[in-house]
Amino acid sequence: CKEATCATNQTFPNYFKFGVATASYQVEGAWNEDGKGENIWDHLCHTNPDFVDDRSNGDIACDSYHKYKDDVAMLKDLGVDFYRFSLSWSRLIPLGLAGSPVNQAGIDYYKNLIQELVNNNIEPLVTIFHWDLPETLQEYGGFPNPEIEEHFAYYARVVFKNFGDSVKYWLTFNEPLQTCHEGYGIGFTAPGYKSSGLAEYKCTHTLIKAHARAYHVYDEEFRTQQQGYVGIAPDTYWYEPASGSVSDQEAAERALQFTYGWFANPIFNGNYPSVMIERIDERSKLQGFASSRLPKFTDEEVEYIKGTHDFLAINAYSTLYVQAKEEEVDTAVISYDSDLNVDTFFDDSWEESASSWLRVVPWGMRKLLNWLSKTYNHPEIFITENGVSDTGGLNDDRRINYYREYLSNVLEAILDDGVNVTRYTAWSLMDNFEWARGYTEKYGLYSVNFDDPGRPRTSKASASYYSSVISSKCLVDNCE
Ligand code: GBH
Repeated sequence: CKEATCATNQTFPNYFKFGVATASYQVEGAWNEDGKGENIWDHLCHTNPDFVDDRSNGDIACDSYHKYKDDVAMLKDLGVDFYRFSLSWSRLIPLGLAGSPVNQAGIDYYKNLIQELVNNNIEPLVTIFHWDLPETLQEYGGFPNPEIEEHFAYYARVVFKNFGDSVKYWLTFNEPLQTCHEGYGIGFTAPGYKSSGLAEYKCTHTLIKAHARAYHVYDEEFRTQQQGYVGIAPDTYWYEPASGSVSDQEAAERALQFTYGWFANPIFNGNYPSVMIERIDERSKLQGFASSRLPKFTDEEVEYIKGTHDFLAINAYSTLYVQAKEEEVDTAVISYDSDLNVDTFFDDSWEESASSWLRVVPWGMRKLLNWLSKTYNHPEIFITENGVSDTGGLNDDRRINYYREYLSNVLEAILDDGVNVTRYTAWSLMDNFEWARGYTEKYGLYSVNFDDPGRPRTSKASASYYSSVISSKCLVDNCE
């Protein structure tokens, strides 16, 4: 599979980098070893096992805490340029609180992992927070409590200081939409709160400020010496208007602003999207609130938050059609969904995955990349997650097709549309603890035998496919 045999319209640029991702709670295990504190996922799984489909948990997961060298060997076999993984806050700072003790065993674990990556020429791309909030901070109210900003700033300083010599690429938060909407709005993820349209917006407000604080901490205390890059990884569907009507087009744009824009607009353009501010102000008034349910940033805060990015990151898996909805006459319902007020649906013809929320719609990726580029002034774009689930098996042809088709649309966005995408990250390196779905949905390029205490890993067909794409930078599939 030589470059010479690859048509130019199938070849990724030389500078383009390929990686794979995981997250701490989904792979590490060792939930209570060597001084690690409890986090909200430990707590939820242990106190309410029915929250998870198969009543499983991440107590052991892939056991990456003990098997990180095996993980790096797999990364080496794949030939990836970088590995995106996340840090467990409560492994590093068991209580999570600003000023509280740092757990040296946790520092050592990540130092060893990073060293192993560096020794193998694999660049670390580190997510500081991927959903596993220290339980103590949840006891204080979690993200809706503005104090989290202070605790997160302390945490960020600890990780920049300890790992910043080797780590040059940082993501503050993974999918803040899911933390706030699913975690505090509809209760699909830990801590499982249902306070849609209320605590949900407070969560976002704190989280965005915490992101900006971490960015400024890096700027003021570490950047000169460490010369790295900091961003955040919000997620969204591509929202395709269900028809050419103006109202459907507006509804689709509004859905993008209520998901990706909710986080990216303050950080790239300044303040929440105006469509969010206006709609939530108006509905709050009708509902008798003294002020908007969407908290307001002061002018200084708007300035402080604006520009806190060195690249744009996107987690994207799928597409939804969007249809405008009649404005509700009854405004009594308080929820994010009624603030947004659109209907969304899949096309029946779109291929399904093992996840009810994910259908295979490769062209949505190209449209989304174009929208991001236009809306946020042509930034450098990292795709920090993309992938598909099945129910298991090593001959995962459908996963290969998914990657080929999505990558082909990424390539068209780069070559034909001029979108500046420089990295692609497959989710995931290996099958892992899939949050409320437990171990029932598989996203890995490698399978893990969760019945075997040794947690052996086996490569799937998609691993060799991805590895040939990486080594050739080409999408031809007959490389053997
Ligand atoms: C990503 O979220 C996560 O970052 C990653 O940790 C996860 O493993 C990966 O996806 C695969 O799921 O309707 O109750 O099934 C993607 C965003 C999170 C949006 C789950 C849809 C549906 C929950 N998705 N959510 S449910």
